[in-house]
Amino acid sequence: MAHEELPIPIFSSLEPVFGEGSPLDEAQLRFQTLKAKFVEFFGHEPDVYARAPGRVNLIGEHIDYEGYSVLPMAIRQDTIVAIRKRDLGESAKLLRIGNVNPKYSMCTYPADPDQEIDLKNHKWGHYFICGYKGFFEFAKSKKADVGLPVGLDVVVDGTVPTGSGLSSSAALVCSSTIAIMAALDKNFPKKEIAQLTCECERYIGTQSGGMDQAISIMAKTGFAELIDFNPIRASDVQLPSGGTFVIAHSLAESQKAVTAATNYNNRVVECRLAAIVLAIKLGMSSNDAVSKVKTLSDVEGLCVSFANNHGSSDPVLAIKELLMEEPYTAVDIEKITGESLTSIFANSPSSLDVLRAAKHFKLFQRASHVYSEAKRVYAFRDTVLSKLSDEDKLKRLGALMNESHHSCSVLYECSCPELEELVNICRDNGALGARLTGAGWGGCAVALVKENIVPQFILNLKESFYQSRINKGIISKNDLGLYVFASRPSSGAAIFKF
Ligand code: NG1
Ligand code: MG
Repeated sequence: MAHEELPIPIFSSLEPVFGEGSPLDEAQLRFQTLKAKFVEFFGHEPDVYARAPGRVNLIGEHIDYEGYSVLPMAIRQDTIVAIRKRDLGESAKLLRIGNVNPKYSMCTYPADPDQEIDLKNHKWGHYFICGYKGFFEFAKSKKADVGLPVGLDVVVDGTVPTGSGLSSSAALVCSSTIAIMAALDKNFPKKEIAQLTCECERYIGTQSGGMDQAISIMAKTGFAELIDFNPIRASDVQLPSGGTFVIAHSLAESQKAVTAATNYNNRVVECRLAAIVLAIKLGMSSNDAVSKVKTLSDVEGLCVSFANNHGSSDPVLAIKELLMEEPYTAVDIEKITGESLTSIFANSPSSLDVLRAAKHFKLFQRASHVYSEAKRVYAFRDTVLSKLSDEDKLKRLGALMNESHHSCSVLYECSCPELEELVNICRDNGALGARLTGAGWGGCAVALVKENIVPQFILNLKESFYQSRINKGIISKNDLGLYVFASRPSSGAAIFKF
């Protein structure tokens, strides 16, 4: 059976997920601490645990929500959720969500899958509720008997740094959803859980694509994955030997749930507008364009046939001719669509927030990024599969990562000064390629580095980037290992019942 058709694996020991030697000791200690916290909070041991990893995206940034394939790998940093079902007493009606980290205080919600999430009042527990609402909705659509909603006691332990572009949010949403599913004694094929978790994280108000949840659920040890959407599919990508991915934090935290209207959701809206304008320029009626065109991938076919008439097959050529490079105002776009932007996005409150905050829309730049980045993902995969020597493959992959960063930085404008500095330092210190990873506007960079120089490379980053921040007291020297580390492809989500 295809890997994504299988249910989430259930293990009775830690070995299958947490390798040998010291990582296993660390994992054992984490599970013991988690269990002890659970007993301290709720007076009982948990029934079951679920784990889901964070990820680093190697290439394919800001294109998943446009329908294009991406190429991430899971990392060892993860979220583990301990859970116990309650069906007696007052707390039977509550979801009580605690955290091993005292920075995150206990959140309490009603045990009601139809509750609205209070987006104006952001709380970390909201991510659990995304999974909770999503799972019940999914179960209903599957006509699966999960009984009436009951109270749940929950404790979370996460090691994915937050706001870092390593997908701490998806690790929490995925581990929460799977924990809820396991507490209710159900299991479903991975691809269905991936789809459901992609959709339910949107309850938090970010119009995200599905990359993070898909890789967190479907990852395999030792492989990066090419993730396709509609339907979700994962194909293993074995990276060439001799290269290592080093992840380094810019120390600028990007709070996506809070800045969505000007950053992330703004770009989603710009891409939708670019797609609609392109469709109209390519002959579609404005009614059809507004009602049917959702993403740039929806109009790629039209762009390619336009380009073909001009002797090319590149959609980037079409947009050069059809979109203006100057930013569009709302009025410019409304002249083309014949419909007001607020009516186009009337059903999406988070898009209306974007329209209120935006002065103009850079349709040409955003579409150029998306179409060119989509091609780089396949170029990356094709390089891995090619007959080149491993050394040449690594060089080519590094070059693609550099091109991706340039596009993110200049066309998509999702970098920031700290990330620019860090990416340059990585390249100056011998990285074959380096780029921001995840949504950007802060968070981490990922660098492809020859295995034999990794320890020296990390030392150099410490010198050139982190030391001044240690001196200023921004981070403590002892925590450096949390901010810069080499990473190997880790395994996907799992359930533990001991
Ligand atoms: P981060 O911010 O790294 O979790 C976000 C989106 C992804 C993808 C990337 C950009 C969420 C949950 N994830 O990732 O779907 O669009 O940005 O490539 O919002
Ligand atoms: Mg996230």
